[in-house]
Amino acid sequence: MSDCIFCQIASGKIPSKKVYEDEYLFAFRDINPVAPEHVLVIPKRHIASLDHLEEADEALAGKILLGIKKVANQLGLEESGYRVVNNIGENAGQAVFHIHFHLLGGRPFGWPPG
Ligand code: DGP
Repeated sequence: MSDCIFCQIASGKIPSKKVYEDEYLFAFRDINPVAPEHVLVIPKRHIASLDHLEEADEALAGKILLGIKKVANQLGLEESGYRVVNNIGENAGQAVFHIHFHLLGGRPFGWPPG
């Protein structure tokens, strides 16, 4: 989608601090980090939110999960642990409507989340 900021980041039209890229995924540092490590993992293809995933996206959904793990390992977070957050819609505070998974690490996280 040409007016989607994350589509433009994934295609390189808007610069970002890239952490990982493959045929299907792009990962980059959040512009407003809330943890020492705060990376957004997105599919290159535009999907508005998790709620817009379809049965046909099953393989991509798996690639996203495995990609998150790959990025976490790349950042050396597997031993200390990390948190993955996906905001969906208004109550969750989703601000960018291109599905993205926050990969957070480098400090302890509380539960329940705010
Ligand atoms: P969410 O509330 O889950 O929709 O979070 C959106 C995140 O996207 C938020 O933490 C800030 C980040 N973000 C928004 N615009 C940009 C941008 O242009 N570049 C980068 N790197 N991150 C962005």
